[in-house]
Amino acid sequence: MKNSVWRLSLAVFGVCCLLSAVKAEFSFFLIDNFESGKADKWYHFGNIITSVERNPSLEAGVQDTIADSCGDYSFKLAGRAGHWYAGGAGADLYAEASQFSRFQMDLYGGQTGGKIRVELFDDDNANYSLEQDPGRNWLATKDDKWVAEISILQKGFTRISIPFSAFKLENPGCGDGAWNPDHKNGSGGLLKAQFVLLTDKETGEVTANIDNILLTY
Ligand SMILES: [Ca+2]
Ligand SMILES: [Ca+2]
Ligand SMILES: [Ca+2]
Repeated sequence: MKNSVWRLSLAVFGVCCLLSAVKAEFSFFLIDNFESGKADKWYHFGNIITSVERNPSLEAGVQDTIADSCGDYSFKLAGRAGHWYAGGAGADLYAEASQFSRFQMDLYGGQTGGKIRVELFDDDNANYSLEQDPGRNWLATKDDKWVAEISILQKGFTRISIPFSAFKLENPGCGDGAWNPDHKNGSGGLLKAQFVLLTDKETGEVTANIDNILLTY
């Protein structure tokens, strides 16, 4: 009898551990923190070179919790713009993102200034694919494209947290015009996230490091 009570409490304890682990897992969705030292899942486009770089070490005595949370590596995008636009990088996600409310990342600037544009695409014709028209500046023709722009600051990591409600629809009339990155009715959810670098002057260099890219509440 004692033995079975012991076993039961062990089982209950196990279930509780599992539930709290599941809860912890769903409090955010990590897209990438680059601690593998690789950026295998990231494609790039335009006039951009991407690399995974070792983060600058903090000067002795400096406390910076955001820089600390960036660990050893981040993702560097470096480009040259001919007409404000340098190019960018992105990753296919196919994520069920409807339970989250914000996009977050840590952004490390430099001397170049410029802007980084975050682009999110949600699947509206339920085919796990982004249809684009190369003849119309790669317009997303069947799915919604949502955009938010952030200025690239000077050196040092800044945590950027953008509510999905602050993203603007860039291609009205193509998808359904609603932010619905879920897996209902065969939808691929949040198809992909892209980062595009823009310069402040018409031509010039622009660089930024990004890290801890995630979706959260
Ligand atoms: Ca990192
Ligand atoms: Ca689609
Ligand atoms: Ca949509």
